[in-house]
Amino acid sequence: MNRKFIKGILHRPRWELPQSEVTPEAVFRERRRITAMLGFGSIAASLPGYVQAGIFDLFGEPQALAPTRQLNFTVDQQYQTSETQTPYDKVIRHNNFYEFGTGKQDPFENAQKFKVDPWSLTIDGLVDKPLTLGYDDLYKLLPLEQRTYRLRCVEAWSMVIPWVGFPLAALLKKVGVSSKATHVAFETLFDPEQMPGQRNPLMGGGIHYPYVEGLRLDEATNELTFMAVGLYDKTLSPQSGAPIRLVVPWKYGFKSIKSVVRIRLVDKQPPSSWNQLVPHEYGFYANVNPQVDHPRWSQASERRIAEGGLFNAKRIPTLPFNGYAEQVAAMYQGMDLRKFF
Ligand SMILES: Nc1nc2c(c(=O)[nH]1)N[C@H]1C(S)=C(S)[C@@H](COP(=O)(O)O)O[C@H]1N2
Ligand SMILES: [Mo]
Repeated sequence: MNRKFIKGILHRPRWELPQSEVTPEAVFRERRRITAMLGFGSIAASLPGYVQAGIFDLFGEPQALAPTRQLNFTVDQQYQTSETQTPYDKVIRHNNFYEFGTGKQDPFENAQKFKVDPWSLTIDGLVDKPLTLGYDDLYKLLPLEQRTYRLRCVEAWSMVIPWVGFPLAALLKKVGVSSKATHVAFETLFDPEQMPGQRNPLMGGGIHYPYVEGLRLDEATNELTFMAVGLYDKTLSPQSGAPIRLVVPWKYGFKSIKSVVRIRLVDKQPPSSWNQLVPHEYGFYANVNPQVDHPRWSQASERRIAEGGLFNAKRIPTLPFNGYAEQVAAMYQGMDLRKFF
């Protein structure tokens, strides 16, 4: 059914009531919290269930959130920050994941039924021992650690997110990288039945799916490059790239590919979805750089989404390599970063 395929224009038909009058406790509490925030809590909470559901249709609140589990991990003090973390609620409600729509809230609205178990992640190509991981392996193969990184989107907003996962370098060590490999190619799941943006070009933003990304081998094995399976203390929600996504904190967010099914060691520069779509605006390197503007806007500053809401998010200066120059700048010595943007 084509309910709501253009954001803000075609809404869910009014006559379509929720499947059930029974509201799961967590969802109910969440609704109460939001209505309270909006200042009509006591009124809304006293309304019949279907009227509440109607109110939440306005905000596209899903009927139930995808389940998440607690994770066990160590906290790596080396990779923490004194900056205010973006609250969990915002991290899971403001996303880019075009497979579920191009609006910032579309992934939250459309991804809750995304199935991540079973999952299959294959690491192959120029490796000694190709490896395929199932869902449980993602949490067991390597020790999990928490790292708090800044995430800077090319659209000039940013968040501070505590990720749980493991360094990509540790995973690559398991498979043994061949000396012929120069780059690493990544691929997101292709499943148009589950991902409306992959079957409806209007929703998918023109990207040619599956979404792909790539790194140079030295970038992939840099100490900062991380595979995340969780955020805060839980497994990833679908909208954040469950069950496993890449996090490359010194590059624009589009390099941090979500819901990865394949990691392939190769001997040439792999394609990158945003670079393929608009090559003069999005480069392969995509290193955060306040001195190289996007053709349509400045990259000198960013809106930091922390407490206080999207609309009064603070504008702060953007740092070279998103503040990680010490760990990564040496990899680009002698390169013209305007040419290789
Ligand atoms: N498969 C896939 N990965 C993706 C995207 C996407 O649309 N599809 N969007 C990217 C962009 S533009 C950004 S800014 C980050 C956003 O991550 P977040 O939603 O967890 O903040 O995911 C990146 N990874
Ligand atoms: Mo982005």
